[in-house]
Amino acid sequence: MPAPCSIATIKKRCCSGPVITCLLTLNLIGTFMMILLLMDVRKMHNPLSSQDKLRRLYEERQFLPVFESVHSRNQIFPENGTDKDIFEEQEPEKVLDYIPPVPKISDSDVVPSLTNEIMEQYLELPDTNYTDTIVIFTPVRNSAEHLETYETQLVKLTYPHHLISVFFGEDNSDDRTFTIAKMLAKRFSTIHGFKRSKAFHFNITGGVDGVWGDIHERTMQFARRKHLAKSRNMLLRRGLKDEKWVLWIDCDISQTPKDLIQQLLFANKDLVSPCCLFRYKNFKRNYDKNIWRETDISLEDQKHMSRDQLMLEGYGPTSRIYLPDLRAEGRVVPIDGVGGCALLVRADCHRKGLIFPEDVYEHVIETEGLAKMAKKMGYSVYGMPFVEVFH
Ligand SMILES: Nc1nc2c(ncn2[C@@H]2O[C@H](COP(=O)(O)OP(=O)(O)OP(=O)(O)O)[C@@H](O)[C@H]2O)c(=O)[nH]1
Ligand SMILES: *[C@@H]1O[C@H](CO)[C@@H](O)[C@H](O)[C@H]1NC(C)=O
Ligand SMILES: *[C@@H]1O[C@H](CO)[C@@H](O)[C@H](O)[C@H]1NC(C)=O
Ligand SMILES: *[C@@H]1O[C@H](CO)[C@@H](O)[C@H](O)[C@H]1NC(C)=O
Ligand SMILES: [Mg+2]
Repeated sequence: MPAPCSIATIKKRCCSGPVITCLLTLNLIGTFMMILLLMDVRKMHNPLSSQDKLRRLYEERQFLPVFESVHSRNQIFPENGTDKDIFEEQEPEKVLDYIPPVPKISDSDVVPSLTNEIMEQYLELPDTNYTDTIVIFTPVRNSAEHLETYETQLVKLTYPHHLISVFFGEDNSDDRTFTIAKMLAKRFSTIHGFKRSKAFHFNITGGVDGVWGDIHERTMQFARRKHLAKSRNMLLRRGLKDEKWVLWIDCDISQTPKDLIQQLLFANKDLVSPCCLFRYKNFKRNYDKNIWRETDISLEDQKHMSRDQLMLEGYGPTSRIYLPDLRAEGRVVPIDGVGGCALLVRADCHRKGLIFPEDVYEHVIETEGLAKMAKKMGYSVYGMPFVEVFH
């Protein structure tokens, strides 16, 4: 059977003369112009993109949402060139005695506090003797400043320590991260009574260097997240033994509930994620925007994206619903995207091939890609909107 006539095969068979090269070049230019033309036509048929529709929705509702590309600054949308901090230091924290309804899409990153009565109702745990083993995986890079807090948070976990193992996966650090991680691993297994603990150093390249603002630049996200996925997958291959559960925790958490593991086990799902918030003045705000549920609008938007295009969160208004906005649905709610802040995965899912996609997978990558892949494999992906980990 003759080989299909791709440009490569034509080249191999007969492309030696300058005429053919010229024809091929013209052909390529033609194709390129055709693509441009098609893109333009699509715009004409689609005068209002989903983002424009959203923008209009916001204007009509006249609300004051907060969207940000830089976490420490607040930008009001629709943006008109002025930045204003809408959070007043003196303003008391809002405490609601009801659970706000689920919005159509998330339009604010402020997470109102709820009364203790409501919270306790959604955080109650059964009286159980725990026996499941669990391994905590934490990728680290230039994280020396975070590791002390990280240790404090892990040590105060009330889940039986002899059932917990902890592994670090470090690469590309130019501070003392690896040395400190090794020291911590020793302390975890000796002083703190954890089962196994070790710090791995991975000799890989491709990480993204720079200050916070630079590495969070939109165009850097593919490379940054790809490398993170690679680090996580290496950690998985090196660290996973016979544990029942894998708990992914980023090292930059500042505070976690001491019954975090019991809470996540309560869900009894294949993948389950708590909220990841941060405190700003007197407010709680959503930090990890990779934990979301798709909406009709976000799915529609994806239909118009090229295969290799990422739909990133945290770079402007979203068309998805973030986990903290799903509280009205109950204690354990279905979601479609997860982050790495804290994430419990049934270890068998990983054993059966679930990994962190290192390339664009249905318009997402890394942790969000993991969630999409899990769903494809038939696993359950859930969030616990009342369980709050702080970044
Ligand atoms: N091994 C490894 N770990 C990394 C690398 N970059 C980040 N990490 C770790 O991976 C986790 C998540 O990285 P972050 O830089 O916090 O990424 P993020 O949570 O998406 O972004 P932030 O908003 O800055 O928190 C943290 O525990 C980091 O220390 C890397 O290049 N290699
Ligand atoms: C931008 O917003 C500020 C503050 O709300 C307002 O005073 C100003 O008129 C706006 N400018 C434009 C060009 O819309
Ligand atoms: C847990 O174990 C303790 C001590 O062995 C026992 O007294 C208790 O009844 C057990 N609880 C449950 C819920 O199994
Ligand atoms: C790290 O990897 C590079 C490239 O694969 C290799 O040349 C080098 O020897 C490795 N270094 C160590 C310490 O293994
Ligand atoms: Mg982080």
